[in-house]
Amino acid sequence: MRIDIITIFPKMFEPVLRESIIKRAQSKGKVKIYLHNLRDYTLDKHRKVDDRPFGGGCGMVMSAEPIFRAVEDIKSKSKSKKLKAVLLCPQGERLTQKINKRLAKYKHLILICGHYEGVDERVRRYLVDEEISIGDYVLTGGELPAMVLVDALVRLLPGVLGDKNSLNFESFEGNLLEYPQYTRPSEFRDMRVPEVLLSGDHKKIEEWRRQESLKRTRQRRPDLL
Ligand code: 9D3
Repeated sequence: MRIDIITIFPKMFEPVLRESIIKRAQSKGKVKIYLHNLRDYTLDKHRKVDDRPFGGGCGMVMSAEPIFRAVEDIKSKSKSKKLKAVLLCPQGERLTQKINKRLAKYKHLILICGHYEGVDERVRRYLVDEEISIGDYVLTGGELPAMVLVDALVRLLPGVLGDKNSLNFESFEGNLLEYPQYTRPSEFRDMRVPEVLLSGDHKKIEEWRRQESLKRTRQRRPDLL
């Protein structure tokens, strides 16, 4: 998969992309991530990416021109037919694991990070294929949401996670929250690991885990049941 990210803060991404599984996926050639500074696509000498809203009001709106130029430049160089341009913005569809799985099938994604009070509507209407939000809280821009999306997508790409098992049984897909987990020692500061987990009785352990998962899901996320 190829991911192009259009942002006014490309440096925000570097430390995140340089670590952990995303880094490993890149060195294994499973994903190629390219950062583009939106200001490089401006035509004026001040490299302005925003302007005042028509009709008045406070705040600034991201201009259409640099975003169109950036996306068109990336598209014109793309060899991929399966390409999608995604705008990260508060009005987008809420990101879910279902959306991640669908987007993970694309060969080429262009992520556009929104900012300020919004983006010129013509970007949404005529340029972007999809709009995504990561949840109902207010951030300062689409950069962190783009990183969230990249992280969620990269781990779904074939060959990125070592063990296939860890992908199948997931909470938020299997519809149950995880059961309580423990590791050594079996007693830590007077706190004991539940006896059943030390019993060696795999049938009983499986049953206990399922009950605990159900209990926790009922308590914390009844919406999942
Ligand atoms: C004045 C109304 N605001 C909308 C709720 C304006 C506004 C706030 C924050 C416009 C842009 C932003 C910056 N946030 C994003 O670009 C963003 C975002 C978010 O704030 N929350 C969750 N997901 C996302 S994806 C992009």
